Amino acid sequence: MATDRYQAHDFLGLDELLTEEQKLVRDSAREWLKKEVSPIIEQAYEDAKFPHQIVPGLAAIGAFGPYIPEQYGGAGLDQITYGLIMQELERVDSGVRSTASVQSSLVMYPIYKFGSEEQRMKYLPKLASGEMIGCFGLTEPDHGSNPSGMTTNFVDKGDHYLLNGAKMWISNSPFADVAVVWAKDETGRIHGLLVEKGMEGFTAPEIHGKWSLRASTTGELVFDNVKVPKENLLPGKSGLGAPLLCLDSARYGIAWGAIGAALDCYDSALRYSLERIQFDKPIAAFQLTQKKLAEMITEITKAQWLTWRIGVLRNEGRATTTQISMAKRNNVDMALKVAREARQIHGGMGITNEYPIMRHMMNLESVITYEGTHDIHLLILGMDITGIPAFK
Ligand code: TGC
Ligand code: FAD
Repeated sequence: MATDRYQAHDFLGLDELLTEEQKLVRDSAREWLKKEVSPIIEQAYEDAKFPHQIVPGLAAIGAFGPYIPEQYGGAGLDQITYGLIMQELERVDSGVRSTASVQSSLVMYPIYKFGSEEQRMKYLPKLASGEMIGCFGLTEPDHGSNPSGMTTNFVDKGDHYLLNGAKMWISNSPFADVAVVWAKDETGRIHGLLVEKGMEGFTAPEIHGKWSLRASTTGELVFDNVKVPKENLLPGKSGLGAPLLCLDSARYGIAWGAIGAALDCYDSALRYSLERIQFDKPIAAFQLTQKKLAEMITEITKAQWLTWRIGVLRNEGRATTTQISMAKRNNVDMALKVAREARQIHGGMGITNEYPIMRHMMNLESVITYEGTHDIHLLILGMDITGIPAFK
């Protein structure tokens, strides 16, 4: 990408409702990302390699465990600040936000929420500083939207558990130091286990050939009679509700992140339309271009306010799973549509890596699928408003 010329857009004055701390954290994240990540992200994407050199910087801007208490190494920030950090990360690349989402909401959060004090002290400070990277294993080759059907299982062998099975599509898995793995015990009850790199029988091969989220590494988790120490079971909560609670937190972060990707596409399209001359005028002077831009900023603004409100509710401990589903589903779909319109405004240039549009568009195809597909979120909403589950 050429120089990052991004300017933020706040059509309805949302900034007036943010605290000084929220704006400061967001602006510092934006500044660091512009300087350190924007210049390297296109190459990382083309090489299909997560840029490991940004890990200390991500930790420094509070991207790892923003809302985890400071006593465990987290940043102790509120939910809106967490969302704003995710927005800034995804403004640059969904894969960078993915790495932070997994580390924060799918690894640190379950250890903080369901872990013992020993587990918290052992893992959280190192995960917050980026000294350790984690991953989250819920999805299996035959169980994606329906995780309750999982077959990964463990049996009690007296002084340890014996873990068998496989997980698929796991962000960060090939280089993760610790995996939060969801598996069934002998009664079929789901529990979280902390599986560490190097345990005998545990491998994490990379999945190649992705055309989306290329700057984030994705892999499998394979367990072949892995002996897991008993102290590695998360004691605080069992059942599918435990991983689903983690997903609430990650999906909320994604709702903010998608706004970031949309803002970047809109910003680039607005600037391009003012600079590109056709028929002796900037293309921004044509009504059809103005329609596209006006609709883009309208949808972005609606998403900003929906998501901010859910942030307020989360700060008060009142946001529901369904409200989060509404925001994740709406915002990712909105961002994809904005990316497609922005691509049109850029004409032929829109398909090149001179502009971030195609990268955002391809990334968002993963984002609309992971953490619950677009249709699964619709069914979650449908169940809430009718009282009738239509999953099965
Ligand atoms: P269901 O019978 O509805 O619920 C099972 C139990 O869970 C409870 N529950 C929740 N608890 C806490 N928080 C929530 N959000 C909860 N939702 C449900 C529920 O009360 C019940 O408890 P109990 O005590 O009665 O047993 O479950 P179901 O099997 O019918 O499935 C429901 C469904 C389809 C909505 C759910 O399974 C689902 O959300 N599926 C989508 C799967 C998904 O999102 N996977 C994401 C994998 S992780 C990922 O994609 C990371 S990407 C990382 C990146 O950013 O890079
Ligand atoms: P399926 O569940 O097979 O769905 C296929 C299609 O069928 C979808 O359109 C879906 O909406 C539809 N469908 C399924 N059930 C129904 C129904 N009841 N009614 C109507 N339509 C239905 N998982 C993790 O655990 N950890 C990770 O870190 C992680 N990272 C990921 C990173 C990437 C890049 C990707 C692509 C995925 C990742 N995932 C991860 C997995 C992700 O959560 C799953 O891909 C997602 O939940 C969908 O599962 P599936 O791919 O098996 O699709």
